[in-house]
Amino acid sequence: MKRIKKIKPKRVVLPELIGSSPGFDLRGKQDMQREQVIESSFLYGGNAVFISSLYEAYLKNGQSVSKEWQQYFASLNDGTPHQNSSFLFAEDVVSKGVIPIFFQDSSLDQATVDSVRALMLIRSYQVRGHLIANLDPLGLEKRHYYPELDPATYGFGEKDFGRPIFMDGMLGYKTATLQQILQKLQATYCSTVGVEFMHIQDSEQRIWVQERVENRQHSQLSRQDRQKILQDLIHAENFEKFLQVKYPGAKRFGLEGAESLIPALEFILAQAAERGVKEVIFGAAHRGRLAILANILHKSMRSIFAEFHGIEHDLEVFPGSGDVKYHLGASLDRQFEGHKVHLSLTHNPSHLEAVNPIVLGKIRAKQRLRQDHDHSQVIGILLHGDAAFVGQGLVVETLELSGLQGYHTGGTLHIIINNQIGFTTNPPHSRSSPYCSDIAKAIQAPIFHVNGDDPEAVVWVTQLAADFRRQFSRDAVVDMVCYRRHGHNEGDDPVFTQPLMYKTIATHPTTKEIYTKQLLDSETISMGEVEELTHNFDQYLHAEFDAVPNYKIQPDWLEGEWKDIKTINNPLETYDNPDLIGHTAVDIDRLQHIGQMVLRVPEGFHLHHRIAKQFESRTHILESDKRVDWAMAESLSLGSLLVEGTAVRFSGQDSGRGTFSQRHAVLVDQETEDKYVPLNHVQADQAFFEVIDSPLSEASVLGFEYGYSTADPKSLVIWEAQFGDFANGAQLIIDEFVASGETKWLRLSGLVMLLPHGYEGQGPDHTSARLERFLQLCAETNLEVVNCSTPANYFHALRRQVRRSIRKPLIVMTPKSLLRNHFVVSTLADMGPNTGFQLVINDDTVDPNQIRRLILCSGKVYYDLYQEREKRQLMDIALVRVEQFYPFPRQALIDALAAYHQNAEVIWCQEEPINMGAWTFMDRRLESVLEASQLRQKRPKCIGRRPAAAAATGVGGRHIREQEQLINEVLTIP
Ligand SMILES: Cc1ncc(C[n+]2csc(CCOP(=O)(O)OP(=O)(O)O)c2C)c(N)n1
Repeated sequence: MKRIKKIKPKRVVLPELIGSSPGFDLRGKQDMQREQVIESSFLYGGNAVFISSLYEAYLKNGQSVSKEWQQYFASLNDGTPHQNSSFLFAEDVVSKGVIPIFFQDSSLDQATVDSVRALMLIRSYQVRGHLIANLDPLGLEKRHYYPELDPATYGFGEKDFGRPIFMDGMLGYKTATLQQILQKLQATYCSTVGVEFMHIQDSEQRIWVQERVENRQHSQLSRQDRQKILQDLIHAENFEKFLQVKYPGAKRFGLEGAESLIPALEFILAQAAERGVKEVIFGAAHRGRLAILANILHKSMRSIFAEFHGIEHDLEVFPGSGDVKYHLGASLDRQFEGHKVHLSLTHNPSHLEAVNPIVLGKIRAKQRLRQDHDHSQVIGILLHGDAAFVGQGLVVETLELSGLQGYHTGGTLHIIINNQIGFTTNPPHSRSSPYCSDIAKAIQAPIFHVNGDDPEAVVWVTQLAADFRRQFSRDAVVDMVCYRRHGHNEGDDPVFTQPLMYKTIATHPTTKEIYTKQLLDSETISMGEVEELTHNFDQYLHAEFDAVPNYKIQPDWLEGEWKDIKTINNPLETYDNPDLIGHTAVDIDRLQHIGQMVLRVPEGFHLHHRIAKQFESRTHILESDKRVDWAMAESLSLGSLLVEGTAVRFSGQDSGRGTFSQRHAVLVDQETEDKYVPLNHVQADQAFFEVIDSPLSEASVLGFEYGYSTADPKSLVIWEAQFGDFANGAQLIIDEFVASGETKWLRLSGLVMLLPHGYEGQGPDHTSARLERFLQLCAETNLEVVNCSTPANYFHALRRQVRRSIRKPLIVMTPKSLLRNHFVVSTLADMGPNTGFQLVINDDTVDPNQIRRLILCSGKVYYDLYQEREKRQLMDIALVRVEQFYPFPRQALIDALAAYHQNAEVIWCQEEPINMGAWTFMDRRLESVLEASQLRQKRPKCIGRRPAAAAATGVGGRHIREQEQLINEVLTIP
């Protein structure tokens, strides 16, 4: 039996921290590889801090550094440690306002001093050159003086400009004058591109970026490339203008001011296609979305125009709510020089950045379906606004997924359309950091700032960022600094709030105009060719526009993996529909086999003694009593799916072990920390089980799993909240995607959300999964909400998700204390042949004719009532469990109540305060059940906790009192 090998952390060698290999003889390194020189030469700017600390150590104790260093430091003066001398990093130099004594040390020859000073200057430009780069097309950015970028700071004067300095290959020079060095630095680090990469810890990645930036080849763009860039700009600008003329004032969140995005995307897609990428998944906000749909995805112009005309889709085919045009996605195939690439833009709500984790989840699923193990076939591109990127916490939560084993997609390319404004808010009010992209430094992503009015630079850095992603499987960010030509939307006047900015914009030529002039001046294109490109596109726009009256909007129907899946969204649907019920029973022998396998560990595995005991007890009750507890039922449910060929992906905080130490889906060898996942060892040809301890984020992880489930209907995808109430951190994902994705966009999902719920004295939090909120979201058969009271019903609920022809998100209130309650067991027979999910569990322990009080309840409170009723030996109270709230099991309840005495009093009992829980949802529905029944009482009553602002009390004694009162009230017939 194979075990999962523990991955030992790799020891990383950081050359800059190896004091014993200073390699400080600059002139002795000519024959070394350039990388080695950069890495090992102590003069490499990155070593300045290190040298400084080494020197401090040397000053304290000369023997504490290696011999070579001792010799070197001694050579700086008269041979004894020089108390006043110090190697200072350029920024320290500036802040302390001193030129290092080192530079003035007369014992050093001029050439060495020059080299060191030049290298410190270079280092400063590498780190901070972007601060004076020409990034703002409007030129409104205030210019600051940065002393660390001034050669004078390093002791260079005018007289030094022409003197040759030994460079040993830095910036591509062997020797260069200060003037040449400065020119190169400014062209490299302060042009229309500013690069931030020195924060990256990994030296290979850092050097990779540095080399490419320092060796930028402008000439790589051919005449044809440049013409293509212009053509894309014409398409981008003229498309928006056409919409403005035809639909003046209609909201479209135009791309104007950021048109360079279109050639940038075109070039990376062409490059990706050539390199074997099969699928690109985009996530984008409102800004420029239509331009992307039209010019990048090649969604037909006539369909976009039809949406502007307000033409409805065929409600017979898709009766959903639909969504506004700038939220819609699309998915189409495109050919790039004979390479087919599937492009899709993910539907998203107005909530900025919410789509990010969904895109990543989709990518992960598609990579798995394609067996794209090296993440080279399916890639993701996320487009952001500057204010949203820095403002929405979900961005950081999603960025943090990028390097995690369970969520890795090989890196995402981020492009920020940085129009320097968020609606009416200026950057100083939207962020505390200098750049809107700064948060991406947390994941060590390189950041390429670029002036949007230089389309060639935008194309170049976007390709570079895409290359970085491909090379290192990591995220990269392009911050395209541009502007917004009009108001926030087309009906909005920006002059109220940004009069000066918009004065500048009014006279600022468009990117297309600037680039056209550039190409005409350089004779890369003729005026005739420009006119032809413009004319052809305009003709095409007009022809598409004329075709609108005959155009029928087709919903984006279920295709690919979804081909065999049906939709059900008829609110009147009754629950006897086989498409909803599915086939969930499993043979007893198979269950027994799965049970044995999940309770076994390989020989020699050192299982923790308490888990061993738990497994022994489970084995015993499985084999002798043929019974299972909750966790075991879950294992059997998942195990049965796995052996039937359905993969299972399960993620949540501490889900491997289970928050309540109940699951133990990942076992840890107590001596080696090797991991063993029993569910992956049920049988040889089973499907893959993945259980992932997620990062401590709800929104990004739930979003990711939802996204995954929308791309892979054949796997069971489960997200688990640590406690149900924490799901409110993902409310946005629940409202905008889980609950309404189907009706807005026809995007189905079979995602399961497990939400621990129950009143057990743990306080206002850790108690309620806010059932009421999920129930309020229920309509048009959009969700299924259950609160199962038996392990067997939970078993069937999970299997039902993927053993029927529809897909619906399933919300499960899951137990906590019930996990260890010995009443909460099911038999194998409850999961065996001829069984299925029970919508309602009737009380078969009572004589229905004797019943004076009929209690309807759900979940844990049933057991509290049951145990107390048994204790009091009450024969006239029946306990009927509602196992599924939605779709509401009306007929099942009518059937369940049919046998009871007509005078029975009907009460809905819940643990929650009556302003929470299921009461408001059940109230009128139960009334309708009672009206259809033989019972005299036609209005149900409710017994629950009194209305409350917090979900539960935090005072232990009060909880016990409240719970006793509740049970007492329910079981006391006046
Ligand atoms: C989560 C969220 N909060 C508020 C809004 C309202 N809103 C729409 S666009 C916008 C400004 C976004 O600015 P930015 O991210 O810079 O993108 P831009 O519109 O400038 O392209 C705001 C506040 C929203 N859509 N989503």
